Amino acid sequence: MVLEKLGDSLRAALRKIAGASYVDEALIKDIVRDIQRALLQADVNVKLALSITRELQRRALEEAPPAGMSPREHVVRIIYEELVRILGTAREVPIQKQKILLVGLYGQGKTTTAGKLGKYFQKKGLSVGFIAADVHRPAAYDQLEQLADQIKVGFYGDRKEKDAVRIVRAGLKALEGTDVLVVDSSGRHALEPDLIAEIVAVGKALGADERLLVIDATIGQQAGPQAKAFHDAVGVTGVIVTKLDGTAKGGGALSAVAEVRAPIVFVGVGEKIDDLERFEPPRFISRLLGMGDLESLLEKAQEAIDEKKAEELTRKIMAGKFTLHEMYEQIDMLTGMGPMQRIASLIPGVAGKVQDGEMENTQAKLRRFRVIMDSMTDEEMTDPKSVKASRVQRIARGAGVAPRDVKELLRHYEMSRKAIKGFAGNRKMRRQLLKQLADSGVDLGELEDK
Ligand SMILES: Nc1nc2c(ncn2[C@@H]2O[C@H](COP(=O)(O)OP(=O)(O)O)[C@@H](O)[C@H]2O)c(=O)[nH]1
Ligand SMILES: [Mg+2]
Repeated sequence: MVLEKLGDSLRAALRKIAGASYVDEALIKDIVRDIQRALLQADVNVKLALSITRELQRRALEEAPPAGMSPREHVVRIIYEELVRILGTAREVPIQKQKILLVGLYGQGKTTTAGKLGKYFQKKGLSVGFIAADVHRPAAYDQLEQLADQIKVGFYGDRKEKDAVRIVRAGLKALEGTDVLVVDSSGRHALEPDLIAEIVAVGKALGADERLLVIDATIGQQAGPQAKAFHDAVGVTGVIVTKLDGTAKGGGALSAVAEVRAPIVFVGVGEKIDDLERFEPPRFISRLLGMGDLESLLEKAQEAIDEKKAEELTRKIMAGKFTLHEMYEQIDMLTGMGPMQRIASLIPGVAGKVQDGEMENTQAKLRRFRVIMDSMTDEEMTDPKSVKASRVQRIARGAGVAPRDVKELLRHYEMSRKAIKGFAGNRKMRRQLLKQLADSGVDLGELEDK
């Protein structure tokens, strides 16, 4: 397991939340302290750890949980979001034909990672070739050749050639037609000027699409300055952090690299050829927090947001405001999935006369309505009466439908509007609807009293 200790400590903090009878300031401060300690133990930079936990505490104390989410779930969600944030933005090395140059200092895991990348792209159905351009370490040639044999991919190298640029040029010819070329380059003990010059020259000769920096996680937060130096000198497109399996300092390495704005694209999690993982901050943190539940928790947050939208829409409609904007929103909810569909169908108007059997037809029709409305101007949406014949033509053309479809939409709107007007004026029906909505979990607050 990667970052075992950090994961353990974070999970212990989350368990405190689950076990508490209620969430109060004391609990939040306690949890924040735990998380801070866990981050520092994982070698996360002190300043960074402090700023994360300060933000975490501020949000947990100040932000009200969205409707439908308990204070407990809310705090967990904030912790998750803040942790994801320190890992930076995600980037994916595309699955396509390309030329990849691996760079980095001695012993960071370049050659091993070349093998892993080869396997990764091979599994995606692309042909792969390696070029051995590490002219400083003869052993690297054999190591890479063995990896090529192991997974049966192309290989080019020239033991006697000491000029990496020449090797790359010859390799390009020898491996012509290969989808993905992975070039292993020389390292140094430090980023010296001649290494920079070599990387730039090799990258140019290769026509590299990706310059991936390989960094060993065991150096902890020192990975930050190293990534920055490489990034400034040769412009890396991504970082691969290796040996995350064997260190307690991985949190420091990952956060420090993310801080210098070089996206982490893969992590190495073992010595074997399959021990490479795409790096996706949200998934990484979910796993670290041990939360299969997290996804459902986050879905719940989305539902809470949708529910809020449904409430606002209902409020507007009940107050007699019903333009095409409101109709659009309602259609959006109706054609969506899940519980909002049920609630939206209770709101009068659009779905008023939808019979069960007609639902599919109706869905198609509603989707067409939405496409048509996408071709309307804001003014037309707000004041549908302004849509006269010439505008109908224009809208139909824009939406790729017949003019009669646009007219059908306008008729439909007019019918819905009348239905709503009648509805809003009828106290009994109004009360009935409010009750139905309340039963569905929609909280309309003060509207009930009217
Ligand atoms: N545990 C572990 N070891 C790794 C990982 N990646 C590389 N190594 C080991 O690190 C050492 C140096 O790797 P190598 O590829 O030769 O580094 P290079 O000098 O940058 O080419 C080797 O012993 C590898 O087996 C990893 O993700 N996890
Ligand atoms: Mg090597």
